[in-house]
Amino acid sequence: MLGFCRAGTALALILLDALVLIAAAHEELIFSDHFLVQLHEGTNEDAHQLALEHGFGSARKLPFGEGLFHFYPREIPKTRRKRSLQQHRRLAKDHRVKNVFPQEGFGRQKRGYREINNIDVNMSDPLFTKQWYLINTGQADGTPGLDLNVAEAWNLGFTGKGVTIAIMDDGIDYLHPDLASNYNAEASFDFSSNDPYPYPRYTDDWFNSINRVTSRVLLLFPCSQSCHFTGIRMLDQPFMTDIIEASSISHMPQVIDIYSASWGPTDDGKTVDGPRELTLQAMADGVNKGRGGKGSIYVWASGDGGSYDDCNCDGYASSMWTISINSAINDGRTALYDESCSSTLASTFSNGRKRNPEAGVATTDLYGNCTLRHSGTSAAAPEAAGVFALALEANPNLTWRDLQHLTVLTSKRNKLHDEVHQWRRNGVGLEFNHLFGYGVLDAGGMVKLAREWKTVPERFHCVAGSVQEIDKIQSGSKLVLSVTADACQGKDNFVRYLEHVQAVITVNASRRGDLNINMTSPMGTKSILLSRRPRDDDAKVGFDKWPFMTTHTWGEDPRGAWLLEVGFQGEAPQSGVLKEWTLMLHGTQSAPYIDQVVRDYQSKLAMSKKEELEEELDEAVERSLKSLLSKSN
Ligand SMILES: *[C@@H]1O[C@H](CO)[C@@H](O)[C@H](O)[C@H]1NC(C)=O
Ligand SMILES: *[C@@H]1O[C@H](CO)[C@@H](O)[C@H](O)[C@H]1NC(C)=O
Ligand SMILES: *[C@@H]1O[C@H](CO)[C@@H](O)[C@H](O)[C@H]1NC(C)=O
Ligand SMILES: *[C@@H]1O[C@H](CO)[C@@H](O)[C@H](O)[C@H]1NC(C)=O
Ligand SMILES: *[C@@H]1O[C@H](CO)[C@@H](O)[C@H](O)[C@H]1NC(C)=O
Ligand SMILES: [Ca+2]
Ligand SMILES: [Ca+2]
Repeated sequence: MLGFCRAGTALALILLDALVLIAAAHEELIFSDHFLVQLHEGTNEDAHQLALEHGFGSARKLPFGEGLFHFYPREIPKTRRKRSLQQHRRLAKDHRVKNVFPQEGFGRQKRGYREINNIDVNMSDPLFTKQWYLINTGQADGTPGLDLNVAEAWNLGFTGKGVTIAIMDDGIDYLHPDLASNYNAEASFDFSSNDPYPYPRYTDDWFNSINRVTSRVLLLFPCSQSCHFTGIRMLDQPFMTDIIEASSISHMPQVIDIYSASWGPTDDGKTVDGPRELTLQAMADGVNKGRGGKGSIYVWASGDGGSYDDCNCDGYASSMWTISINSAINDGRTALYDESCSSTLASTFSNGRKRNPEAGVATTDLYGNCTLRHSGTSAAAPEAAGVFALALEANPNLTWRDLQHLTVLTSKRNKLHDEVHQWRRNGVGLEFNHLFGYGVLDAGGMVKLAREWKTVPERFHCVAGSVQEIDKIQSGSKLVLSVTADACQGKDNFVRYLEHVQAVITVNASRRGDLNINMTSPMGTKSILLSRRPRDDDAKVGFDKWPFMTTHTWGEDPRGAWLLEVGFQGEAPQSGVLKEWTLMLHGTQSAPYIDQVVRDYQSKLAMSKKEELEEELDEAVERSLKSLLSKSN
């Protein structure tokens, strides 16, 4: 059990395939009255009795190890330090109890719902014309053609049949007439109040007001006619715990295919935080064992912190196991709340920033109404989940990595426009952007490629090099470090074709927010691992073995010199110390496909006029993929 013994295979696995070491900085500990309790032996009924004896509401069996239970309070949890301590002592003394771990409470913030022009829509009107992100004909002052190309996937007959999506949020209005028929009640749960009914709480307070609660499922999103939804309510309590997160993302992993999350550490531009131990373990189990071993698909909203935040400081969005999705607006610009970072894989759409109220994203609201106010990257993640459902229908054999490869290959620059960061090409010709990742999802392109897809080769992990020395950093002169990687060539774990790359970094600074870190691959691709965060004034904690992740070197050959550049931006002079940089490579030994297909496809796309080339290129991709596949057979 990972949480309790810090050595062993589970941890090794985590360290290699993932990892997200936890941010050092747990400022002030909040104790909850939730406990992780390990019993020597006992049935669910015994645990329930024990929980009652000790003044808890009940106990729920946890799938994370032998004899593990979640003891939760009777009422809506509060933070009560005193009582927690007493309960802890009493429980620990009970002879039936092997271990007690009080659950720390921490903040997790729902994303989305910024102020925009809200309008409610008459339910009798078809919302379809408002769903510009599915088919953008220029309605709502948008740019025609800038959409998810869902029509093409639908025309090919893919609507998400048989695929189940879980919405992890603060509730789902499963009684809504448009959702009821697709709702899978058996695979739904309410971890906020420990019951099977994840219905939203309707209150006036800030926590769950009508402006925030809007039921997350999109009424007409890419697969809503065919796929199944489950609701996992887990955000609606005053604080988050590791047990609630872990339970949510590991709920029914053989039934649920895709988990959609629009929440994370607070997007205040100064938080550095990520999943705790149980949640990491649950994610590792999800990708390794979920969906019959093909891996649970975790879709994550990349963040709402705008240019003040960096999603690489969010250990959920930047995890290799999640597909982190940013958002564009309907004319191709960035949304104002978009965060940028090198771990974002692709983008979908969210509300416009123009006055046109129809530039929002249509969705169901509470009590049978519809709304166009759905906004923020909260809309982006479910949209992506809907597109992935189409791909999983087209080829149910797809693994969690296949889906990431398909996303990289078929997402498009289209007419996306980032005022700050240039679109660039990596060493194998894949076009990417620091904010949009590989571009906007293309459902048609994705299902076409998915149909012919052959599972990518086995994944390997290589610790390619590590600098562990004290290096001073000063304003005005940046620190440049280099690691020459052989990528474990000659060993069993040689990584020749990259997927994710992690730079595990320990650094402190007189002002953490002024730090910026870039890493350049041997093929010359520069990833911005950390941008300036003007609101982050931490002067103590820094980053402690924090795994910065980049997807931008996807497909590259990692052998050669990697450069790390660390500097300060900002007015006041700062200083700091870098103590560690460890380069971790993840990818395959044999070519997944990438050499020919991508180079042909993407380099032609670069030349210009996408529309003219598109059809020809789609065919070219299919041709070269076919020839590749037949060669490798
Ligand atoms: C809603 O739309 C229907 C059909 O277009 C129309 O008959 C009805 O009057 C509308 N209701 C309102 C309140 O606008
Ligand atoms: C739903 O729409 C109706 C008709 O526009 C309105 O009267 C009602 O207040 C709305 N309910 C909510 C919860 O917004
Ligand atoms: C999925 O895998 C099975 C078993 O390997 C195979 O028979 C089937 O053709 C595959 N389906 C697709 C769409 O690749
Ligand atoms: C950073 O770490 C070094 C070495 O441990 C220490 O001497 C220094 O005071 C720290 N600086 C800050 C700003 O915390
Ligand atoms: C990192 O790259 C960005 C964007 O190119 C640049 O503005 C910044 O100065 C670079 N920082 C360092 C430390 O090299
Ligand atoms: Ca409930
Ligand atoms: Ca953030």
